[in-house]
Amino acid sequence: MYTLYYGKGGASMAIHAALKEIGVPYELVEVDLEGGQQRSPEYLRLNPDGRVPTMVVEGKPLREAAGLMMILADRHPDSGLAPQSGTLAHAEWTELMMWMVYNLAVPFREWFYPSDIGCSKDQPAVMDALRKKIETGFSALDARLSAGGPYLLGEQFSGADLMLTMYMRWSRNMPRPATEWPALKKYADMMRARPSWRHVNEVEALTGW
Ligand SMILES: N[C@@H](CCC(=O)N[C@@H](CS)C(=O)NCC(=O)O)C(=O)O
Repeated sequence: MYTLYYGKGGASMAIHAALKEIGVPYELVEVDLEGGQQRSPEYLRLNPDGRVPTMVVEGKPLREAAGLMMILADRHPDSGLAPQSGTLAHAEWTELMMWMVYNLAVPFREWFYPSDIGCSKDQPAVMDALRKKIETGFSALDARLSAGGPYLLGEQFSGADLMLTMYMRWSRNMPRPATEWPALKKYADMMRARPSWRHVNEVEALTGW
C-alpha cells in the first residue's frame, strides 16, 4: 500500500495518475498548500523540503515527482509506465524524464517560487528568462511529437506522458500556454481524455484544464 501526500494540482498530480494507471491500492492524504500545511513540523518530518509530493513506500517517505515516477515504474514493470528495464527504449525514457526535469520542472518551480533563487515576481527580467526557458522546452517537445507521436515515446504511452501533461497544465495561465503549440494541443486533448487523468481531476476537484 502506498500513501501519497498531495496538493491539489501540484507536482503530485502525475504520481496520483500513475497510481491509478497501475491499479494498486493507495491512500491519499491532502496537504493544504495554501494553508501552509507543508511547513508543519509533522509534514517536514516526512519531507524536509516542505513540498508535495511525498509518497510513503513500505514505511519510507520518498520525494521528488520524477523520482517517484521512476520508482513506481521500477516496482511495477507491467504497468506500462516505462519500457522494459535494460532496453534501449528504457534508456530513451530515462533520458526524457531527466530532460523534462531540467528543462521544465526546474524553471516551473522557479517561475512559481522565484524566492527559491533569491528573486521575486516583480523582476521582469527574471520572469522573462524563466518563461523563455519553459517555452523553449515546450517548443522542443512540440517538435518531437510532430515528428513521431502520439506519445512522447511514439506509439507507447509511458509515465513521461503523465509528467508532461502535468507540466503543460501548469502553463495554463502563463503568457503562452502549452496548448498554443499545435502538436502539444493535440496531445493535451488526448491526455486529458485519459481515464487516469480524468480521475485525478475529479478527486482533486480541479477546474480549468
Ligand atoms: N522538485 C519537486 C518540486 C515539488 C514542488 O515544487 N511542489 C510544490 C507544489 S507544485 C509545493 O509543494 N509547493 C509548496 C511550497 O513550496 O511551499 C518535485 O518535483 O517533486
